Amino acid sequence: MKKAIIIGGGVSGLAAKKLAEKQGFSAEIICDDTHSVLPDADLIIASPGVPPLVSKLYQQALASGVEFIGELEFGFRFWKRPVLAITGTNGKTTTTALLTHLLQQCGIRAESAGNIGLPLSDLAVDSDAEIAVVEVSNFQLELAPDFAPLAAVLLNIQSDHIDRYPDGFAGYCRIKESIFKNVTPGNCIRGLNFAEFDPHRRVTVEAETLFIDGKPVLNQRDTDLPGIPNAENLAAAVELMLRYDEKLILDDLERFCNAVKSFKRAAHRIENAGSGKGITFVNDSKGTNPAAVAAALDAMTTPVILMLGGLAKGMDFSILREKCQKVRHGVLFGQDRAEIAQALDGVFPMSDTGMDFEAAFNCAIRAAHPGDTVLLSPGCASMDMFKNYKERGERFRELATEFINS
Ligand code: UMA
Repeated sequence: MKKAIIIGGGVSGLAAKKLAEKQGFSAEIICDDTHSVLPDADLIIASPGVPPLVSKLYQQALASGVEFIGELEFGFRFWKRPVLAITGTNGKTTTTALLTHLLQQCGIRAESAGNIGLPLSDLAVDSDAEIAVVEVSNFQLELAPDFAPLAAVLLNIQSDHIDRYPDGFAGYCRIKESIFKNVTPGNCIRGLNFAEFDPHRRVTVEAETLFIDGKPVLNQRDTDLPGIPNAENLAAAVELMLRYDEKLILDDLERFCNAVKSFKRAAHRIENAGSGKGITFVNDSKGTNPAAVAAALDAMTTPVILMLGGLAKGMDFSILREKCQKVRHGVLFGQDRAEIAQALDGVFPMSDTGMDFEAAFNCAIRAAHPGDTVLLSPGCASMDMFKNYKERGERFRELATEFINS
């Protein structure tokens, strides 16, 4: 019996174990925090959170010739149906959820997988979906040599996860671009965010109108996809759907338009968290890098009290210097708040509220004038103070609700 060692016992590790056992491996989960010597194995499967460049076990596997792959690669090897893949710094989750919704509404058994939450290995175990729509993170791309989607989109590349690569942003870009390495050229799609002309592009958005092959199809204002970043997400989802089966769209435009109109964005992404006493609350806890903060600020129509901070992952916050005209006051919290304060020094008045999220929220309330929006768009990972971005967003919602009802 072949033996698989799986590094990491989170959702990816558990899914990989289930799949490995189904495929006849004996499988064991380990944590590389506690294992410094590679156990005897035929295959190593790493969870996305494991950084291969600094993993001792990865170096040992290389030296001894044992294959070392990521969970996405492992899942892909046993998923025998098509994959449409989405990567990019921002908008991946919205685009993945949107594309799955559009396909489902047009009669296809599509399922979302990957970074959005359900590992591809889980689908490979027992899903009857006809197609997987996979959100792919840069972590997952690092150890996915044979990952070959039918079509893939790279939405945008902005500063994020810089601390993971010795050559910083260049390394991050190289990994993101590798989504295309096994995709036929006509099915490699760059998001509208990229300035250069893409000869394969069939979808554009101009003045909030979606065009397919030059023909106007739909107005963005009739959808729950406001703003320029969502126009990019919509265009990308439609490009991928055209690559899968253009007839799904072109043979029944009415059904397609209804599908777009019935899509609702997920929680924690520029989500309205209520309003009361003249103040509106917007939860963008999923905004975990500076470009996401810029996108959230773009979507605001009132003066903003910006709650910002957490784990900065080596990212460059100075890109926000030009984007903060609407910010009346910044409330900084979390581990890397001093670094962020320095990058934005003099741009807006700010308060340092330490490691206390409730204090940060109360400070934002005090700084807000009637008509303002309190925006949680932290631009950072959450794990210094919360389990994940969802817990952070839920806490923000709770505090907003308490304030509104008080
Ligand atoms: N571990 C090690 N060594 C390490 C790091 C982690 O042994 O160096 C172990 C931990 O002890 C723990 C396990 O690995 O037992 C956790 O694995 P993991 O961090 O890979 O997390 P999973 O629960 O498997 O979730 C992963 C993704 N997490 C990360 O990429 C960090 C989830 O994306 C994804 O939804 C899930 O797989 C399903 O595919 C989350 C994420 O934060 C949302 N992604 C980043 C982002 O979006 O920016 C990339």
